[in-house]
Amino acid sequence: MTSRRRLITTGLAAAAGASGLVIAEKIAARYGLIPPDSGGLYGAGATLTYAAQRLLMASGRSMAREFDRSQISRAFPVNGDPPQNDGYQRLLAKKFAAWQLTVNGMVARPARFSIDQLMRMPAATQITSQACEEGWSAIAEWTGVRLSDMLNRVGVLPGARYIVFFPFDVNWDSVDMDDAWHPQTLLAWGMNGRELPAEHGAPLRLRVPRQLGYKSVKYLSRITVTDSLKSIGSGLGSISPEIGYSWYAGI
Ligand SMILES: Nc1nc2c(c(=O)[nH]1)N[C@H]1C(S)=C(S)[C@@H](COP(=O)(O)O)O[C@H]1N2
Ligand SMILES: [Mo]
Repeated sequence: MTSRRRLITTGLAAAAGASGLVIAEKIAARYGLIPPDSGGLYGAGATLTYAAQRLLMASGRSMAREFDRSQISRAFPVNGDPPQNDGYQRLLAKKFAAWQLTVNGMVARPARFSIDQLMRMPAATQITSQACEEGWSAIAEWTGVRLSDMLNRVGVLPGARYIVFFPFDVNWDSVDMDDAWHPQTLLAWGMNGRELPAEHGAPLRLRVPRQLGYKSVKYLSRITVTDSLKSIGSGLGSISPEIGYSWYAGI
């Protein structure tokens, strides 16, 4: 295991140094380390970043930094206002009493969860920073259900490779299984000790603190487990590559 991993890592580094990114991409492809948007604007560079991060993680999970309560930001910017569509606005007006999270796709037990049911599941809390591609970062305390707990509950089928998150607006996204099972990947219903404010993603948002803010999908409606992203949207894994951002946004 270790020697093979070292071999791949060395190979990638050497290829990047000696012969350029294209060869690195070829090696990455051989080991299944190509992100779903590899043909896009970022091309080989993004592939190398993703492959390097995933190989590093194979030798021990990397954790996003956690902070003290005293470091929580007084003001936390908003990026992406609550969806204006009727569906969302009606649910918001009734405090999400009728909202349900759908979890389906490659799972043994497809299910729907009300916000009360989610709040009764074992809760995890983290004080982490969210960095936005637009140049700000802010620290908050987030409370919710670990995505891994949710996945264990519905039972992920063999062969599943991605978890896809559909919100009430257009900003859908997905993560691979490394991020899906990571202990800091959270389905958050609380922020700074209160219920999640509408503008920060009520009633439920994703938190992926090891990636840029845009991966942390707000206003969740449905989660789907899949082995391929090809038939979703433009097939690039999220809305981001369609608008010039990388699918993988590790920091
Ligand atoms: N559904 C949805 N999720 C979203 C967005 C959005 O517009 N819609 N904006 C993203 C971006 S770019 C960032 S930086 C964070 C912002 O989260 P905040 O508004 O709670 O600070 O949410 C991300 N998740
Ligand atoms: Mo962002």
